[in-house]
Amino acid sequence: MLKLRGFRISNYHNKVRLALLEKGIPHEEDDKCMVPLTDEQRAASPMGKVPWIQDGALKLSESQAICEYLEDAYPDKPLYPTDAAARAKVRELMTYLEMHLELVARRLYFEAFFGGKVSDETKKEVERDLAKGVRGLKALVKFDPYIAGKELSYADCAAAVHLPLISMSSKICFGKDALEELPQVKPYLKMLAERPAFRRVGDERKAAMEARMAAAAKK
Ligand SMILES: N[C@@H](CCC(=O)N[C@@H](CS)C(=O)NCC(=O)O)C(=O)O
Repeated sequence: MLKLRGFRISNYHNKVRLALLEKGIPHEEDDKCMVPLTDEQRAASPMGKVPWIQDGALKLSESQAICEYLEDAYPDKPLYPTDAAARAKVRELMTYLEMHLELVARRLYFEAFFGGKVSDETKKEVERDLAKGVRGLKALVKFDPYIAGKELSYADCAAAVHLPLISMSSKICFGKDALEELPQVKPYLKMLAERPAFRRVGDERKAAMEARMAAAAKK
């Protein structure tokens, strides 16, 4: 059976988990991985990041490569539209969400979520780049009712896990939500949370975060 390895406070782990649950792919989850990964784990995920999967002889890292594999190997319940142009638009949207927003906001996480300090220079760069990313995202999103249009897609699995972190980290570091120009985000996330898979992954992420914070407080 396919195995997903990682931990539940990871947005990229949860993106893949949402895809597995929405597609109804039987799998086992090992959510107890820790970074830094062991040498054996690095053989499967050479950048030392979560998540990765094992499926038979296949070991595969990088959440987007994993999603593409899931779609090819388990086509029964698709999470891409059938039309080539529409599929490309979903991929474009995911690239904006991750490359132009999540990876930019990620530079704030140390201060926003882990009690560290980020330099003013970094914050200035992040604020500028996030504004650019949001402008780009605004031009692509549909919310009709899903982020890429009428059908649930991988872009929703990505948006559901990344958008809350972008909002929270910008609010904490800048006193202003970088996504405030996208008022559709809140009702959209609420609508997604009504789906059993999204609710479950969201609840289990929260529980994992609380357990992580309780363990840190004991140290
Ligand atoms: N591009 C990767 C990003 C994965 C990623 O950044 N994972 C984080 C957790 S959210 C991680 O493993 N960080 C540990 C590290 O970089 O050492 C993907 O899409 O899977």
